[in-house]
Amino acid sequence: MISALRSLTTKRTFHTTRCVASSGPDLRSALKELIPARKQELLEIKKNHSDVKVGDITVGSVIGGMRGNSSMFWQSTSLDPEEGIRFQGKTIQECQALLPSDPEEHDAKKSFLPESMLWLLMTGDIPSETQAANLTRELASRGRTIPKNTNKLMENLPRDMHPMTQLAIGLASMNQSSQFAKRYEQGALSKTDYWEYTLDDALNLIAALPALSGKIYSNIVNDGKPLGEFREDRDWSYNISSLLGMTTKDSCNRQNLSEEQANDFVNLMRLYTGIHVDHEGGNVSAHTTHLVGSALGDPFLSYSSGIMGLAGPLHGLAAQEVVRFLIEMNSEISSETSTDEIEKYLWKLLDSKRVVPGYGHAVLRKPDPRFTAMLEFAEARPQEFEKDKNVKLMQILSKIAPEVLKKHGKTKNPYPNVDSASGILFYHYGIQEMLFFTVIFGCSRSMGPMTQLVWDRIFGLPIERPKSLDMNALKSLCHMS
Ligand code: CMX
Repeated sequence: MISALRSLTTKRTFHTTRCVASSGPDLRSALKELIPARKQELLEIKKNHSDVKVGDITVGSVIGGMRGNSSMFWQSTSLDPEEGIRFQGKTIQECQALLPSDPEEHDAKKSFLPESMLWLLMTGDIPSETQAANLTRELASRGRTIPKNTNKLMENLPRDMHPMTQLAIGLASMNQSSQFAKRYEQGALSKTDYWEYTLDDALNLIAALPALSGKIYSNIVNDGKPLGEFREDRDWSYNISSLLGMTTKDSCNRQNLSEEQANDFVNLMRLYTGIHVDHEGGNVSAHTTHLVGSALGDPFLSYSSGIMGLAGPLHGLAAQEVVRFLIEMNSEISSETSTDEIEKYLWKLLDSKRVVPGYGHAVLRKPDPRFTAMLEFAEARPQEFEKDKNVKLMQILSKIAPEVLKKHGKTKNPYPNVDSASGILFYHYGIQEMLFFTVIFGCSRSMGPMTQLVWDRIFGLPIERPKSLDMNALKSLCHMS
């Protein structure tokens, strides 16, 4: 397998439609090439355009979760209300066409490597195959072992502790190994070097996630005993999958998957973790990581905080709510194709003042292209999914629920978001511990906020400190006595 990995660096030329701008073979040297020009750009904006007005902040925005208030700088992704997420300006479809996948993978339906996406986020460039392979290898080498104390701590956590609590604890505990925190404490760090140690920590954090998530899953389902082996010669998503016991080689193959199913599962993992990396800066997990990091918290403490934000049911936890919702609905309707019964079920839910999980979005106003990508994964494998009642219901619901929500008239976006489809696909292959889904989300989401934290330190962005208004200030602005 080592030779197979070595071939990652040499085989095939990757087809790209643009030149690769940064030629450094590894992420650090690629970043070093890019930093001077990017810093100069921001410096120029700061020096010459700091008083350019971005927009007006209304009272509605102040008491309405800061909606429509453009007040964050976020480097690598932006969310268009109509088109959805763009990664360094590229749509999901473009990323699917351009980003390198595992050259050893011959399945026509293969997904790109999340490691390629990480390179794109960090540098703004499509990596060459060699660059993607080098990053894949670097993460695998960094992730082979997690710090001893973290390991011990994870082994001793109560088996029934919420998986997201376990993940937040595991990540926070890794701050003991933070290069950034250590150097800062020693007073040995100059501001211009902050980013290098932050990058080290960020890569160690991302690299540790297969082992951490595997540990958490084994705590839940296998009394803490390992379900698979970490392979230094395999990619990040493969290692997540094998440590969850979901590959035919290198794991206990808990669900007795066929070769094809296991391969599909790894590709599902690559797809899911490749497109959940970031959703611009204002969402709870990204914003929290950035905010905590702005006080110069190290990447482990910063992202542990982001993970706690991701654990909210209106954010990352929605995936688990959707699965519960689909299973419950299926148990109450006579058939997953019964349109009338589905509509009635939805109205009952809305009339009881509950939300339809997996629908709506704070920014998006069209179906989430991440949802479309997950749906296409299922549609490309009709034989695998044709008998799955829950997947069928998910597909049918995506046509019925928007119409019901439009009639209901409250939701600004009646369309499915990504959580509508993701959990139920993992459930299909046998990851059925619903509380665990958000841990997989947390593995993926590390990549965007960690990229931003590195660039925050490159740019030397200040501590975040918005002004708040009390009730008297609001009343006075509104000319109320
Ligand atoms: N079902 C029923 N009502 C909904 C709804 C839904 N799926 N989505 C929004 N609404 C309601 C809101 O509760 C709100 O009602 P009130 O005025 O009574 O408070 C009204 O519609 C307006 O809300 P909105 O402006 O459209 O949506 P918000 O920006 O306030 O909230 C979100 C966005 C995602 C929290 C909301 O749509 C929701 O709760 N969806 C269900 C949970 C979910 O799927 N979350 C995953 C989000 C994906 C992600 O994190 O990226």
